[in-house]
Amino acid sequence: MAPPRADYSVYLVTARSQVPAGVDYLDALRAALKGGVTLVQIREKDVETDEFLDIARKSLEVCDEFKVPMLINDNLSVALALAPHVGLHIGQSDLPVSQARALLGPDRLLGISVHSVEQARDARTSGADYAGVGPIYGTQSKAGIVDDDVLGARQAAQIIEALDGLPAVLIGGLNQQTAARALFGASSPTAAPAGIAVISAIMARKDTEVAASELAEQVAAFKASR
Ligand code: 3NM
Repeated sequence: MAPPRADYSVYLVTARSQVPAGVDYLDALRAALKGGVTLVQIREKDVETDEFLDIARKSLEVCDEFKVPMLINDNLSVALALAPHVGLHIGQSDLPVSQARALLGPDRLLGISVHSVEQARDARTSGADYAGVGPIYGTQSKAGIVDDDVLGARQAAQIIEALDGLPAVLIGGLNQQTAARALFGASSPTAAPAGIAVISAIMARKDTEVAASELAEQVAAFKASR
């Protein structure tokens, strides 16, 4: 078995801390999936492993209802403790992708964050199924991002070229106002993003279903134009 063929169009990265007061996290996740989210990554930076595992288990039940693949951010043991269709997303400072692939086996979806052309060249043959490319624009959702880190769409296009066919998901500062500009700007005649990943544009909204469907429409329009 190979990793599930994923649809990267609207990739939701979770952050319970951004869910508005009075909104239940799992309800928000369910609504986002109803609205058209195609892939989910569970990213919780300030919780112990036990709590992370509990959140991930409950989230997986919801993702499974919609038959949408789910990945775990940065925690191999949590991914391995869950069902064999749960994937893993890692950053540049986590364990090497080749090692992650060896430990995960061939069947789980594996993603890597890349921030430069050099990292994209390494990612190509690393065993990753896709790369997250960012930050495209400024964002408050990830600690430690400074103005100099911001790639902009044109630099993202060069990174996507260097990925040489490995699916690329844009991330960082993408929302209903910026997504189309980023998708078109990060495209070249020979390469284009496979989708967008967002935290706040969905998680921080009360109407997560509408938020997700607005993004899904924009990605669909972009794909139809190629
Ligand atoms: N990774 P928002 S930017 C989790 O550049 C994450 O690798 C990034 O949140 C990267 O959609 C980012 O709210 C935060 O901007 C994305």
